[in-house]
Amino acid sequence: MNMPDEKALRHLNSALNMDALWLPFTANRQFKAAPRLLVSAKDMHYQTHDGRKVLDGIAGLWAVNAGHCRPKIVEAIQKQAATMDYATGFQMHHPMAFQAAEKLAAIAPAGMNRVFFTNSGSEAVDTALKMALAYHRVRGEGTRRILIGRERGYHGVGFGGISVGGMVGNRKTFGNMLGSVDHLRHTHDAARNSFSRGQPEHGAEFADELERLVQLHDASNIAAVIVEPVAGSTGVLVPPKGYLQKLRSICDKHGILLIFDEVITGFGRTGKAFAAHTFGVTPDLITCAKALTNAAVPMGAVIAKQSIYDTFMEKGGAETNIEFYHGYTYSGHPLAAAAACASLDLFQEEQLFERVAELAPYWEQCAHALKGLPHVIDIRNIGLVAGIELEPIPGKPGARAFEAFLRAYEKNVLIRTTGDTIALSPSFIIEKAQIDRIFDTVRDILKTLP
Ligand code: PXG
Ligand code: PLP
Repeated sequence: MNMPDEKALRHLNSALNMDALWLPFTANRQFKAAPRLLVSAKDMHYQTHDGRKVLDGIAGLWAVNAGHCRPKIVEAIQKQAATMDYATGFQMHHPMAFQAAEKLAAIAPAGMNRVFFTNSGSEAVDTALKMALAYHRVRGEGTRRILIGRERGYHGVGFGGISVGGMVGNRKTFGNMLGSVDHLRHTHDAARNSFSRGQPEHGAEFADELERLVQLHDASNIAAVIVEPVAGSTGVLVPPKGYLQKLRSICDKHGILLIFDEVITGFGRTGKAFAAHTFGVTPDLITCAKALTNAAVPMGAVIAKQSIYDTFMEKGGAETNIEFYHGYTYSGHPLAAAAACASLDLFQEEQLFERVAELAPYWEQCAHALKGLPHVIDIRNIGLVAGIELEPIPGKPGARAFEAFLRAYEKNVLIRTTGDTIALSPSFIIEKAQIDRIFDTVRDILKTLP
């Protein structure tokens, strides 16, 4: 499976020494024995090292929302690189970062209009967690130190994100490094909600667990709750109707900050700018990354309510004091800021979030048409995301879906799998015929999988 043709492989091996690179989240030995290399990209497609054109069914990695190598973004980065490569953001700054922050604030939920830049989703998560702790402290409630995440949550790979995260593979080795954390149960309820279209009916009451944790720890010790509005990496778990509203009201009741990790759901994925809009729930902090620059330059951000920023300023003491002792060498990097400005403009010019909302019913219909095929035990969807969950091969979790990934790649369609769920999340410029091709490919593969 997945062997590039022998001639291409021989050529690749003679031209490229793969020894030095340690690949992220990859089975390195397996990969190096049969590499999959992408060498160029345009709009909906990648070109592979062995000369194949592959339809990208996952927008890079939930990230290239406007499609690959869009000229406006490319040109903005080129221009900025030639004008000013770098300027520190510490006690100095540059205009493009302010413009990017303004454009980002303009599409965020009302009242969320203060932006702190990072370089990735993981850094955005660490920043938001630190912001929550520091916020309570400057308000004189420094006992609020506990951070609450959720089972099956993914919040990147920093120590903070892993600690509040609920991915067993991450937690096994590093998960207990941050002391004061607790977790809500996940929201997946296969027995009641399988094959739900959009938001499942059952499970709003899972949010009541927060009330239980408040009873256990006391509200005066809890700083924040962090959840993905839709859990992406652990298999496309759409929140049950009413669940996020309930979380919001319990947080309000107890003075706990609510953080939405919108690294995947941000920038139109669910049919509106943020999932906060789609579900009608406004958190206190939003973390985002990925499509902020259409993935062209690494960048993440925390979007805070103005009231949180104002509190830091009001309680900041002398005007010469640094109000939030945190930042990255590359916070608001000029190339990233230029890419963000161009991407946010492009999303708007091409009405790409609206396009997601328009395509979503067709997407949903195509996804759910896979019901009844061999191995399919659940299908979940929202906006332009679908999760197709397969029955695992006994004793080999993830193996069946990974085989589907390899076979799809052989058929020139890039899909993503997590555990035994196939997760699809294309760029928003996708055409209906391309949606058909993705699902037809998955259908053919499901019929032949072991
Ligand atoms: N939060 C969420 C909700 C994410 O999805 C991160 C934080 C971390 O972002 P960075 O930029 O540090 O990777 C993510 C990232 C997958 C997959 O296969 C998803 C992510 C990363 C790697 C794999 O679904 N999301
Ligand atoms: N390690 C050392 C020795 C550093 O000097 C710095 C930043 O100056 C960092 C780590 C953090 O790097 P960054 O700001 O890119 O996150």
